[in-house]
Amino acid sequence: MSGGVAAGKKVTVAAVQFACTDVEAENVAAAERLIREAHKKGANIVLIQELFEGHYFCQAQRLDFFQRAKPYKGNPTIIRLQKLAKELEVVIPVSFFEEANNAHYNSVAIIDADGTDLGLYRKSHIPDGPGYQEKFYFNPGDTGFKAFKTKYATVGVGICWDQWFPECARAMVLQGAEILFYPTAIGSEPQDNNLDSREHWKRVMQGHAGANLVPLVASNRIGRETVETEHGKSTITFYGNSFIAGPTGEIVKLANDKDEEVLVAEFDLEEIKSTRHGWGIFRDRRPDLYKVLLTLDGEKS
Ligand code: PUT
Repeated sequence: MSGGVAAGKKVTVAAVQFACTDVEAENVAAAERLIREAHKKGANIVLIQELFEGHYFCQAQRLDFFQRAKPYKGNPTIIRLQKLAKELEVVIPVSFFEEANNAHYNSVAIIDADGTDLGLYRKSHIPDGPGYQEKFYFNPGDTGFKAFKTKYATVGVGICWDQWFPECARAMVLQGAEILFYPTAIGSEPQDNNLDSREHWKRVMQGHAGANLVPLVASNRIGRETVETEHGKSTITFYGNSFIAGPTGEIVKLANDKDEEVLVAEFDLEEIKSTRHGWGIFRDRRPDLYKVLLTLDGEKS
């Protein structure tokens, strides 16, 4: 490699984490307070955790929880955060439970720094299993993986379980995403007290950052939440550990598993782009050999 590395497109990203109550107004107020704090620390793009308006209701399969879903257009939380984005000139991906006629999605609206709503991404990979029974509520997202051009950077946003799939990260970066964001809700596993996925969770996403040579921001809630289910009570302790990784997968900022936190890191996207091009992974890809990725069972047709 020869020649200088370009520099000059500095962007500051933030991840916030907090414990949710089950009162929507309290959680939206907490999100606003932490976004303001992130802005004071210089953030241009602020990530809030997944489904932050309430407790993580997917611990239970309850019909009454469908009432928490709201249509995308006219959603009061999105409108409030659009006003905040405009006031502070920050970009805010807003995670919410979306009702679309008879369909329901785990969605995120990308709000640009002038308050414009740039569009929607609907979570593609929907988990199921003890404590995380999302298939009961959410249709698999139909938007496909996207990259959104914001004032400060082109961003890709995957939602929680999407973070375990390298295809999702790659698809977003292929479309021009310069930074990846993952709002999340993950913690203990009600069926197995000895299972703690936090290190695995971080390493997988660090891999996406390193494999695509882009910074990556993950926000996860903290707190112990007990939900009344159809079989009695279920409890998850969410492990926080929100983090910001740099373009070789290195963790540059990391929160703990108990405290409300605002993490901030600055990146030079021009410099990173230059390094990405120099390293050659997007030159040397072989999409002609990847058709097997379009199958479920590995059989080539
Ligand atoms: N948010 C989904 C996590 C699933 C962990 N088993």
